[in-house]
Amino acid sequence: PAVKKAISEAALQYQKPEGKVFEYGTAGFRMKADLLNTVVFAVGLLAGLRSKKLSGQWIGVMVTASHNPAEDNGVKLVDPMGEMLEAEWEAYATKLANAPLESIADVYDELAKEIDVKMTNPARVVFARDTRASGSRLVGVLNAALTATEVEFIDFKYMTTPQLHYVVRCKNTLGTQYEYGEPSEKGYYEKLAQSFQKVMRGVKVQGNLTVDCANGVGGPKLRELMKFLSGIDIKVVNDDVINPDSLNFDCGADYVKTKQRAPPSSKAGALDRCASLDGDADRLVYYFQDESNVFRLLDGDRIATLAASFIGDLARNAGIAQKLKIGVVQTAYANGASTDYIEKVLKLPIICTNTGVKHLHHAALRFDVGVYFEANGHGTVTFSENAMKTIKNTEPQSPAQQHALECLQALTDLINQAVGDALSDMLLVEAILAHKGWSPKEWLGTYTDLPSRLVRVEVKDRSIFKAYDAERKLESPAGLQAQIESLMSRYNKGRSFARASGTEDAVRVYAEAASRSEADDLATRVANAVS
Ligand code: 16G
Ligand code: ZN
Repeated sequence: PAVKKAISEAALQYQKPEGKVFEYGTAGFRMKADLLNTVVFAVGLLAGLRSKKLSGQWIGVMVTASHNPAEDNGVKLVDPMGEMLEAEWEAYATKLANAPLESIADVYDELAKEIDVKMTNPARVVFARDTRASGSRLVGVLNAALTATEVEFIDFKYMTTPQLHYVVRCKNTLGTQYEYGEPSEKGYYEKLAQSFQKVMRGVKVQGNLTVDCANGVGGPKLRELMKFLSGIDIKVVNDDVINPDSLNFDCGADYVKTKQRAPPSSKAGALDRCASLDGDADRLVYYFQDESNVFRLLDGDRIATLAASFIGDLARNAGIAQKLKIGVVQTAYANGASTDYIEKVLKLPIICTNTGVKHLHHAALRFDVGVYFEANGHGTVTFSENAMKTIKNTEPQSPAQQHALECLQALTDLINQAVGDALSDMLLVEAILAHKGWSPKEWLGTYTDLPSRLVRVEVKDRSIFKAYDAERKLESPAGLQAQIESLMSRYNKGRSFARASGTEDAVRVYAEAASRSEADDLATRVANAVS
């Protein structure tokens, strides 16, 4: 009753935006920052419930809107092992976020009963935010919700999204056999730097790397990480977190991937290795300008193939390839040439899932070593318990085997297994290129991407577009799939699909084909069929 009263009183400081229906989507709640107060309040309440339900394990709350414009913000929950919130709870978040403020304490109570939460359990929450100006206000709201419900909490101030995921996992594994690291920002840097040094034993990074930080939280955090690193020369650009409007503006991983060009501010020369992070540093893409000054993108598909090939080689050199089932997880957006390369050259199994990190992550856990990346640069590698044990306990039969085993062991620490992490992925790519002695040009040369086109189509009602087969086909509206297939068949290597966006009110059409003009043509025709 005291808690209920405290919730009601705290809630009444805020005002619900009129007529707005909130939904916990693929990346939590995300919208214009001034609409978010009551949503964040609800998320604070739910975080406490989630922790109590899980007997007081630490739950994370991240305040960020990733690659969205500066005036947006968002909030999402992180589960105990650093994964995304369990799907069933997304509906609870939605319910609480839409509750009228006058009755939110009652809805909270009912929900606790419905989910069967033992209310005497302790509740523990850690939270952090990106550099958006609205973040401090929203963290204040979160604080109010946690205080009203008597939750123990730690404010980690500014962090990248993956750093918060890391801290959550560390907190919950502390003192167990699965201990993940020291639950602090410093612990994160030390873990990355030490494992990077181990992976780099005997090899050297060639030249330097320019990193565009999207003017987001990744900038200061990368600078911090660099204090712990040696043997790598990083030039940090677009790290202005003072001017609030510069965030994700004309820079960052999303800009580079969707515009297929370097940030206009880039001063990199031909063949210089460049990378871009997004606004909360969980996405990474590489690129360079070739000798003819043509922009060349190395996206998530490229990072996946690079990592899968390297780990596959290491497993063979370590003599444990037979014991580890290595696989790759992609979405329908993966370039067909990358899928071909994984199947025919790397000879690895592939799972295709729906868009959204949680789907890929989930599928990756079905392998001993699961390499998953979305084409947009979001991804990581997961290692099963069997893989961790095999790597740790195998007796090397030769110095070469020993070296490979040590390298694999260090990789399991370098890779942020909780979630896709641009800083960790960047060190992974740098290490692999150093081992292979490759410049980005050789990396690009492993296979040739099929030209592709992405079109956004405005429709009256996107909910009628129902996909199946990992979003590669449409079952509704009736007849559309047959139409798309007939169009596809007219083009050499033609492949196309349409799906309702999970983050915008639109349908996205993807098309690829053997030539640029064919890909464009196919995309246009499918878009016409959709609208
Ligand atoms: C979200 C997803 C991202 C996905 C994108 C697709 C997470 C953390 N983020 O941003 O992985 O690529 O949605 O957007 O899962 P769309 O549905 O609008 O195409
Ligand atoms: Zn992001």
